[in-house]
Amino acid sequence: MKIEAVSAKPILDSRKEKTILVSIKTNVGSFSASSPTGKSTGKFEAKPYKKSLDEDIKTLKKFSDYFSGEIFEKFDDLRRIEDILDRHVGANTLFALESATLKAMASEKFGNSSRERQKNCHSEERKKDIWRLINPDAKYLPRLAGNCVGGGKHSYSKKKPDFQEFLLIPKTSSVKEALEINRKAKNEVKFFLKRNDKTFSEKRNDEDAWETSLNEKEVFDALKELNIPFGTDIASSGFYKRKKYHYENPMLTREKDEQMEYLSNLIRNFNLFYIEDPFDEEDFESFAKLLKKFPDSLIVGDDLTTTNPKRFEKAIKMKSINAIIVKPNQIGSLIKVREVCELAKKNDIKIVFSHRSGETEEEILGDLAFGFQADFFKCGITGIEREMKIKRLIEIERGMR
Ligand code: 2PG
Ligand code: MG
Repeated sequence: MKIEAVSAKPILDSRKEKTILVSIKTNVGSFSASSPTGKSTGKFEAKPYKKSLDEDIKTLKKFSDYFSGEIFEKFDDLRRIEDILDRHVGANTLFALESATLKAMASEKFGNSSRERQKNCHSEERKKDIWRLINPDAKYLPRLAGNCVGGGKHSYSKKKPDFQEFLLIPKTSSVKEALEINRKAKNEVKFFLKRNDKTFSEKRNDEDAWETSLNEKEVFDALKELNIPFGTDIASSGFYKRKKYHYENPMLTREKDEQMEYLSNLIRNFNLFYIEDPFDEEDFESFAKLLKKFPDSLIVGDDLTTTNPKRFEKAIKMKSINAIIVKPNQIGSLIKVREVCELAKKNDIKIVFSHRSGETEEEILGDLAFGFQADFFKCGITGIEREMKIKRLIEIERGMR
C-alpha cells in the first residue's frame, strides 16, 4: 500500500471540544481515523499536539509528500511514519495517522482482492480486521469494565464523588453478555440514585455515567447490591496538592498514610476488585505498598505509567502495579504501545485498554485491544462513542465463533 496524500482537520469530540481527524489517500482507497482527548491527563503523557492542533494539521500537509516513496504492508512499517514525523507532531496526530494507515493496510491485506472476496463471503467484515495485522492468532476477548457512575474531573455537579469512575466488571467470557449485564445494572443504579440522592436528575457526565451528589462510599453501597465485581478509578493526582489528598465530599484532607488506611478499608469492606490510580502519579512506593497488601485485587496504573515504556519499567521494577492502562494517544506511537503490551505480558501484568473521556466515534480501539490481547476493556456503558467501540468487539467476537 502506498500513501499518496495526507490531510487532517479538526472535528468535535463527545465533550464538543476539538480533536483531530486524519485522512490518507492511498492506492487502495481513502481512510480516516480520529483521536480522542483526555481531561484528567497524567503529567507524564506526551503532548497531544506539538504546538497546537492547527499547527499539526499544517505540519502533516507539509510532510505529505515524504510518505509517497514508502510501502506499508505490516504493523512494523508504522516505524517509517514515526521516523518521518519524529518530534514534529503531537501524540493525538501521530496516533490518528497510524490508525488510518493500519486501516489501509488491513483493507489491502484482508479485504480488497477479488480472490479474497470469492474465498470469503464475509469479506466486508474481514476488511476491518485490523487486529490481524497485530496478531493473527488472537483468541481471547477482553473483559469489560464499564463506567457506571462518575465524579472528579469528568462530572460537573457542585457536589459529587471525589473518585472519578465507578466501574462494573462482569465476569463472563462474552462481551455481548457483559454489555447487557452492564446496561441492566446501570439502569438499576439509576433507581437506587433516585431513591437515595435527592438532587439526582438523571444527568450524565463526560463518559455518559450517572452524575450524583453521593460520595464514594455511598456509591459503593449501591454497587455492592448488584452482585457484579466492581472497582474504581480514583484518579487521585487530580486532588493531590501540597502533599495531601484534598477530598470535598465530605471536605477533609488525607496525608499519604491516611490515604493508604482509607483505601485499605474500602478495599476490604467493599471487596474492591479494581483500583486505578489510588495515589499520586509520582508515588510508585505507595502503589507498591497497596499491592503488597492486596495482591488479589488489581492495582492499576494510568497517570502513573501513561502508556510510556520507561515509566512502566520503573513500575515493574518497584512492583507498583499488577495492571496497566493502555491509552494509545497518551504516547502516540503504536510501536511503543506494542512495547508496553509486550512488557506487560512478560511480567504477568494485566493489560487494560481504555477509552478517553473526550471520545469520537472511532472504533479502532476494539481492534487494538483484541490484537494486543488485552485482559480488560475500560469504556463507558452507553453513548454512541462508547457503544461503537464495544460493538466492534462484539463484531470480532461474532467472527470468532
Ligand atoms: C482515565 C480517563 C478515561 P481521561 O482517567 O482513566 O476514563 O480519563 O481520558 O480524562 O484521562
Ligand atoms: Mg484513569
